[in-house]
Amino acid sequence: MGGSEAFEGFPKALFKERRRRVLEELGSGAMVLPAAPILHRTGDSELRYRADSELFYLTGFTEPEAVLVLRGFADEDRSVLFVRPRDDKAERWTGSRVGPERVPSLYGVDSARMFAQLGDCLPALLAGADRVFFRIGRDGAAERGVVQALEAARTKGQREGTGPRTVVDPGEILDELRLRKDAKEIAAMRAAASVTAAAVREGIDRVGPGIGEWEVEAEVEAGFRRRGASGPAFPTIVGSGPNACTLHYVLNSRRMEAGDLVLIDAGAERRMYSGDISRTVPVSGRFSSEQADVYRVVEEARTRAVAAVAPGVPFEKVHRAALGALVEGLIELGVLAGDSQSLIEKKAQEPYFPHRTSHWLGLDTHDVGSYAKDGVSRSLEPGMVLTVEPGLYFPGLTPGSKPGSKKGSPFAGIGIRIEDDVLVTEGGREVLTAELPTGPDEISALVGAIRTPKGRKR
Ligand SMILES: [Mn+2]
Repeated sequence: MGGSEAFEGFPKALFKERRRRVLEELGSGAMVLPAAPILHRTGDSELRYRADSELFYLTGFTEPEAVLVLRGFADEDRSVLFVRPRDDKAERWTGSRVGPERVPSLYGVDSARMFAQLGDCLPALLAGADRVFFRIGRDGAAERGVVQALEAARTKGQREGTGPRTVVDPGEILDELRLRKDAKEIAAMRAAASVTAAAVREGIDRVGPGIGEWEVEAEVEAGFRRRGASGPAFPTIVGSGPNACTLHYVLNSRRMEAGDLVLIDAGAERRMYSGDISRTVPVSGRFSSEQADVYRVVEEARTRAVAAVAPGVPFEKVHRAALGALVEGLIELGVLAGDSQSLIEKKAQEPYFPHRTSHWLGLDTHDVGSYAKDGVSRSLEPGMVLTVEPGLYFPGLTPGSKPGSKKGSPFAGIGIRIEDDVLVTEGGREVLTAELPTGPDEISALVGAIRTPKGRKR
């Protein structure tokens, strides 16, 4: 971490500028942002700590037990960060702490205080605000302080005419800011996308008959870590055969069989930002004709949806582009019959395409920001990043039976999703994950493509 950087790749000045914008929007209000809680996997075994996205966005600070207080109404201490004290003994167990003494110079906030003093200080810090931006129900310590400030305002404020009377979700201000990525964020997202693409490529190389889904998962996640990512941004999905039709299948406990498809959906978290890629490949390196037919439909939907991404285009239009291609394809495949517009109106595709085409991507994998306002889809703007991930799923294959068997649909057991990460640019779009191909021939050529360390091709 450099002297002017609050976090790798993110200068202190950038966070200060973000806080300045928030303070401006706060006007006579205040904002209270607690750090994410320390979570346990079992008993007292802690999960690796992941900082809160909002607190990170405004500070670059990544330690637990911290609270940022922003005071738009105040002349001094407009930004106050509560942090844990230095503690040699504790630091020997859980690692170094910045400590309140160094926080103002390293993070550019006006002042820092001890986390343990939060309860005593918070009501006074909020006393001059007319409203508090705070998320209820997440952090007990901060919430007690906010509630005290509200109670004080109700009693004293009656005579003095001051104090907060309203609580507002911080997302009201922060979501819109986070939705439009700046140059540093775009750089981090390019890195996350690139790490994800390279690691999923290695995962696809591992695919083969008899190989466990877990081995592909291990390869993908090793690829993340080898490239400096902090790990998976969400549980890696490796779903082969019928598992490809379970949208959030994460057990990854089945051995792949020749003739199966395997759907990989994974994302690296690199410098706090998330990648998110899905690819579906034939386990033995060649699509069957039914698999190829379905694959071409999904790939056409992906192509059309990506092509629809441009500034000024309603978010919904990207979904519509994918939907049109999927429904036309389902008609051609003989799965649906009728005219595509009326089929879409009847949601006839839902048994095969139960999810949406896109979500925002950023610090959160399913990033913040509204998709519509008052029922009207929002327009895309340069700097927004969204996934494009159409899919088709034909569940209902009974264990042991094969896709294409006489029973039921010839497509039974096929599940295909193809997902890219797309940045909206001035001129249209940039596919951040383009280095991993999507075409059926290119992607199936990657199955088992890299020689194993022993020099033996599987
Ligand atoms: Mn996704």
